[in-house]
Amino acid sequence: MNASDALPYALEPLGDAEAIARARALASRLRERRTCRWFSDEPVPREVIEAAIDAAGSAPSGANHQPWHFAVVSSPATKRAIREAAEAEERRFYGTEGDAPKAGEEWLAALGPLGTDADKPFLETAPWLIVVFAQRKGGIDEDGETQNYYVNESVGIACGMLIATLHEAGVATLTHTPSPMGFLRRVCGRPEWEKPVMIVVAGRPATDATVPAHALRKKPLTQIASWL
Ligand code: IYR
Repeated sequence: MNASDALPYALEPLGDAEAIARARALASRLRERRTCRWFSDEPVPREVIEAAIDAAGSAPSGANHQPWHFAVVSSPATKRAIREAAEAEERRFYGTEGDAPKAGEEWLAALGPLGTDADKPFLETAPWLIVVFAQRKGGIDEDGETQNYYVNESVGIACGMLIATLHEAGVATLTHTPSPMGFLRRVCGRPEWEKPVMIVVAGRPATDATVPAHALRKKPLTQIASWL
């Protein structure tokens, strides 16, 4: 049953060959995306970031409550504050503070092939840090009270669309998750009902950027899909 204020919806019919070609073309573009950990300080136009957030904001969400906020950081002072707080947490995580690492042995071993450590220079080098917040409450009017639904799922999809749009614009990204990341609420001045989810670091790759070989190991279609 349609809602009484329903509007018509249609999609341009493509024909099978065109549909397959377009799906393949986008899939192979997305296959070129890599998580980048080495950024240049080359500027990226604000309009690119705005368009990507516009795309993210069109994601499907629980009851269309759009339970996300994107705090976009470019000021050197705020980037530095984020780097300092994130590295302090990461030093505890990796155990470079003289204490036992907060991450267990198994987790540290899993990160081995990525070569990550507690140093996060990209938080100052990259031109943009997009700090993504999930709104546990607020509804479409952001009243801070109305219940939101499927918040993690909704924000996850929005982040995917954000990253895909940035990639299409030739902008490299890193989904960075300092742990814990409560400090981001304070630094970005967000309300207590919002939960920081990730920092999407965005910029051009450094000229000598590399990715770990491990990142190229993607599960094949035969493994990730079953057809019933
Ligand atoms: N937050 C840490 C650790 C880390 C955890 C996972 I799971 C990764 O895929 C990558 C890193 C860091 O940023 O180094």
